[in-house]
Amino acid sequence: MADLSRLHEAILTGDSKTAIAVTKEAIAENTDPLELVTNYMVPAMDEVGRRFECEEYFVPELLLAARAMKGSLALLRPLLAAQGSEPVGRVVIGTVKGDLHDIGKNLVASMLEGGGFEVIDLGTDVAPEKFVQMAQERNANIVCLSALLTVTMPSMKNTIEAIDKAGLRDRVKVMIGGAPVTKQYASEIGADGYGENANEAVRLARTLVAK
Ligand code: B12
Repeated sequence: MADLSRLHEAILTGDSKTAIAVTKEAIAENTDPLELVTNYMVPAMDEVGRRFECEEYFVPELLLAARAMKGSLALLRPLLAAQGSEPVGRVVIGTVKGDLHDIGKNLVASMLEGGGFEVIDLGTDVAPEKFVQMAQERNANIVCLSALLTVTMPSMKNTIEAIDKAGLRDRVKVMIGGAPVTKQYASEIGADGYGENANEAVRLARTLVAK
């Protein structure tokens, strides 16, 4: 029998090798993939987020945990899809036009995925039209915008305007974040919320889909 507490521990400590090995063992034993995600992996990422917030963990630990989570999820995703388990919500995420920073955005994407969301990651330097097109095509509930440069923050405003113009604003919530972004800026440009870190992003996304 696979010792599933090792999966929790491996994600918490960013040990991808063990996370993948235990996941493979569990799959071979026909363990319910949803049980792995909800009972072991998501709680591990929740704990990672908590440790980050109280400064027991820093960015390197977050990145390692996110990588371990991603490795296990990649093995489980096809099984979850085959089970037809519905995601909590569908998120389109990207770094806005002109901006190439993606470390924080990737973390947010992994944490959302760990939180049960289906995540469509558009990468970096994403034009407003691309966000609109993908939100429409994939019937997203939330669009997440990341910006690390003060000069690219206006791209967030442009993206919200494009979503509005496309007539999607009443069914798509917009969350923004990134080092120079503030809560005040979020309300100035009409976003539905701002998250300071990946953990807050998950909390906020859960609140927004519940509305
Ligand atoms: C790494 C880095 C780079 C790397 C990026 C590598 C990569 N793949 O991302 C490289 C070297 C490529 C780079 C390039 C540049 N950089 Co740079 N970079 C950084 C640095 C050091 C760290 C950023 C980072 O990854 N932080 C770690 C992550 C985990 O944190 P984060 O991104 O803030 O994300 C967290 C939160 O903000 C939040 N979050 C993020 N996105 C979202 C989205 C949502 C929806 C939510 C809810 C939350 C959320 O959650 C995340 C996780 O907790 C910062 C300094 C800093 N302290 O921010 C400068 C910094 C951002 N860079 C800067 C600059 C100027 C540049 C360049 C213009 C430099 C140049 N002259 O070429 C170029 C720009 C290129 C471009 N067009 O984008 C400046 C920006 C100044 C400003 N205010 O505009 C900074 C602040 C450095 C400085 N002090 O001058 N950079």
